[in-house]
Amino acid sequence: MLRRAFLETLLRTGSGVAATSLFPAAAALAQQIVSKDRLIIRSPRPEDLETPAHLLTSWITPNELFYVRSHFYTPSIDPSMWRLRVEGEVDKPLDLSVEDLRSLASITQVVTLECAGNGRAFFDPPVAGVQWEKGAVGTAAWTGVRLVDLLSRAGVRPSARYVWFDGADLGIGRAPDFIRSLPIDKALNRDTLLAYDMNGETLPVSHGFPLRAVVPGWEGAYSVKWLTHIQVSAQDHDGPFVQAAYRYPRRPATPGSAIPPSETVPLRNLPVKSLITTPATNAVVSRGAPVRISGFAWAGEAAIRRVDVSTDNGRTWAAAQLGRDQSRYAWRQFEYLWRPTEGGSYVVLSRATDSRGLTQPIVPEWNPAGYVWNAIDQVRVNVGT
Ligand SMILES: Nc1nc2c(c(=O)[nH]1)N[C@H]1C(S)=C(S)[C@@H](COP(=O)(O)O)O[C@H]1N2
Ligand SMILES: [Mo]
Repeated sequence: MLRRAFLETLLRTGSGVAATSLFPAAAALAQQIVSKDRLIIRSPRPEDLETPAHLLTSWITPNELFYVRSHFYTPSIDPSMWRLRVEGEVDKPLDLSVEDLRSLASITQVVTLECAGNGRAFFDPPVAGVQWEKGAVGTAAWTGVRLVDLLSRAGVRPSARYVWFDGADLGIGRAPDFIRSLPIDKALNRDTLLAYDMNGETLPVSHGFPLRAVVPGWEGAYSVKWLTHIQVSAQDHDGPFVQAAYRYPRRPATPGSAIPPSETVPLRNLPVKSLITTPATNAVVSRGAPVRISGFAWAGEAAIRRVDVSTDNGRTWAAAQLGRDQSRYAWRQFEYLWRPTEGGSYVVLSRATDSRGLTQPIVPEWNPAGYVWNAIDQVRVNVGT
């Protein structure tokens, strides 16, 4: 009933709207709630769901398997009421509906998203926060508008230095609102987008319906979901999600010691990292047949140059083959065929190197919030005799 009324309103107000242009509007109305029943529940509400690493087998992660990280309760948004406002250091503030956005030039980009806290559970000594293991990462084809197109339309003033993103979710109790601040260069970069579709479907509710930012190559918290407000500013935002969280110590930190914010820098680009997804950890394989070792490697804005695999505890390494699927900010699949000659239990290791020559550490640097764990990955594989 509601849907019908919505379509009729569109028909009445959309003077001369072609019949086909109604389809995106109808799609925008159908909020996607995808089943996430194969994910690990780190928190049911707020929703923090991790993908078991062995389910990450395809270059594009299906929406049902894509991890979810939400600090607060998922807002339910009526798309017919929803607006995106762009204001602040601009000549002409904007106020846009879902249909307005869908009528603008669109782009689709395959981008890997990873939470800064992915791997937090592996830090020693342990740190507080969602205890993500390996699967707070995924890759999707995001469709939407370039942020720079909206900013040009609004006329960004020379005073602009940051762009603040605010979504419709609200802090729980006294917790402050989740607001993130993006430096103007990255905001004006042609690859930064505002997405309304994910893998060809309307953005699912958990992933930010009806609109989210996608900031390619940077840690996931820049990609603000349920976006309602973009404030162009001459200053950085002073809220805790900019000034306290998502920051990294300037110098290696002593576990247990407090680090003042002035001794930290904001996290931005993701570091080089790899993840073995096949075989699953503790898998039993048979001797004789080659064992396919496969996974993904990514390095934020940089490209993956190589991935090496070791099956002898890191004594020797062999180059894995890199997959054909490529996109600037997307992970790269790797594959290595291993022929174990003797039965027993092995630890298989993977180590990625990026186009800057940076490679994964054996021991990542400890930091108080447990961000950007990127140690050489390892999976135990048992070879039958
Ligand atoms: N509005 C809003 N946007 C948000 C968040 C949030 O809590 N609220 N979480 C951020 C974090 S920390 C990450 S890692 C990504 C996760 O995106 P996903 O849930 O689609 O995987 O969304 C980001 N965008
Ligand atoms: Mo995150």
